[in-house]
Amino acid sequence: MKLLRRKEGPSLDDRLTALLEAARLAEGRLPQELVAQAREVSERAGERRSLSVDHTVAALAGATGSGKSSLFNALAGRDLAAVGVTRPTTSTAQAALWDGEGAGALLTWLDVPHRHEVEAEGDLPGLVLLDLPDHDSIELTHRLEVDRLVELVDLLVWVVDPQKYADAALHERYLRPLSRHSEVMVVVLNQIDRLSATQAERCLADLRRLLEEDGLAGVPVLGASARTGKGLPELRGLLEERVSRRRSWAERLSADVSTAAARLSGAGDEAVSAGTPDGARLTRALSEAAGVPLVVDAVAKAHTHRAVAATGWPMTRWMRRFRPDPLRRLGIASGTRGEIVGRTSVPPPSAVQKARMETAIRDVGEAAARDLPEPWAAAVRHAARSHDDDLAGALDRVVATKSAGAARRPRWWALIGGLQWMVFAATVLGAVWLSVLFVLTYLRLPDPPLPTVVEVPWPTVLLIGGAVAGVLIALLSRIAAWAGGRRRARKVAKALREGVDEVGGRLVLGPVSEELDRYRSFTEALGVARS
Ligand SMILES: Nc1nc2c(ncn2[C@@H]2O[C@H](COP(=O)(O)OP(=O)(O)OP(=O)(O)O)[C@@H](O)[C@H]2O)c(=O)[nH]1
Ligand SMILES: [Mg+2]
Repeated sequence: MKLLRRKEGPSLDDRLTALLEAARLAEGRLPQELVAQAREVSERAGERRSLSVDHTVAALAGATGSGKSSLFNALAGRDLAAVGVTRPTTSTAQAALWDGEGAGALLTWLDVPHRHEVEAEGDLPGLVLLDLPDHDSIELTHRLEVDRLVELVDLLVWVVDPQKYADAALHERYLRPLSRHSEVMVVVLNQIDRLSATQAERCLADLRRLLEEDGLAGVPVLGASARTGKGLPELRGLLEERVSRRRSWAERLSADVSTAAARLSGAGDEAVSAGTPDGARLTRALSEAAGVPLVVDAVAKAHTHRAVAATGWPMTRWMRRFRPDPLRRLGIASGTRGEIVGRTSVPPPSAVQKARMETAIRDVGEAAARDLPEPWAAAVRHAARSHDDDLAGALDRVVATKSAGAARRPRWWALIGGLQWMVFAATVLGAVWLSVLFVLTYLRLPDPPLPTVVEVPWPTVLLIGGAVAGVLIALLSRIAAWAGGRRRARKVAKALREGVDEVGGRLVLGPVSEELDRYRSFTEALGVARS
């Protein structure tokens, strides 16, 4: 049985699920009204399917005086509805039931309390025919009743007359928005007895042309007269066919799903290839704004600074203490990894850096949104900026944690520092020794024995050797410290780049690709719903 399934493609069930999914994904992106409409369709479909699918609800709709009630009576075979001369006549919908057993819940759902059982010979078993008020009424309640039921019924029979068949109210408010419902629609040109045969032909042709313009080319158009009975067998035949197929309810829901999906998709419904955001440029701009070059420079300088303070010649090394430490000045002084919690005092980005960062972020959004239709493009652009407020803090944390290790002191500093002291002590010893010898000579006292190294007296060796060694060690240490500082700066630069890259990915690129994924899922769901 292919009753509930189309020949191919997804089932009505799958399409309804897809429509609901598309509505969920469109939440907050597309106008709330469209999202709500899609949800209503899905809800209505669920309700209609839970009610009798053996009955087909057909409604006679049209302008006042077109002859809806007259046709209703003619089809029912007796005068159930009042046909009046004062307009409008019908104010609430009423139903005629052909074998209405089991249709009670359906009519309760339709909220049509006025019902008649038709004891026909069983030519239309399962038909629930509704006579509606006029859609173009001066009475608001009539219009509301029509609008409500036009949404719910399985089959729409539009009754028009030769005077008003071209009314804009009918075509613009009802037929055009229902252009996907041609399979569940019939148009009857009533009162054809008022026209000559050629006039009727011309009128029908014009009506067909208008329907074509409405996008309803395939809709059956019948000429009929409730008064003479002309065309009624054809109308009855058409209803019989639809009622016996018991498919109209599903076709109606299917058309509803297509319409809601088309409205959701709006102008841009093609699958879109999104542009690739320039991540490298973003990282560069964020790095600059976070003061990374400044920090990297400070890491190198601080390393040399501290090395000199630790390994320099003791005579001059204390002077270093009075010079500010470049890293401490940036508030990155801690020696252990990851213990910094507060903000660093890296200077905030300059106006130029800030502008560059903002441009880079905006460009990420623009690039990703380039081929997207508008409400979605705006959502993607917004996603790129969604974490603007957290960005500065996150970048600062990267600077604080990733550069914390840069303050660690290499072990050789302490060794060389100790050595420097020993060399210094030797120098001092030499100096004191020589001074003692000088005083003894001055006082003309006998010289104590003087050990020598290859004829050079020891105190001289100690004094001069110590001084030269001290300066030499200081010089070599400085070169080593400079190289070490550069190495450390490179390492920190890499760690910072990775950290900034991660922050950019998490706070800028991540939300953008999430939004793009959402759009992709949305178009996929719509594709299923529309098929
Ligand atoms: N000549 C002619 N008159 C008709 C025909 N059908 C209906 N009428 C007349 O047109 C007038 C309006 O008919 P109704 O059936 O009350 O029209 P309606 O569409 O139900 O109108 P409302 O209930 O006001 O929306 C009545 O006077 C009918 O007698 C027809 O086929 N030919
Ligand atoms: Mg009426």
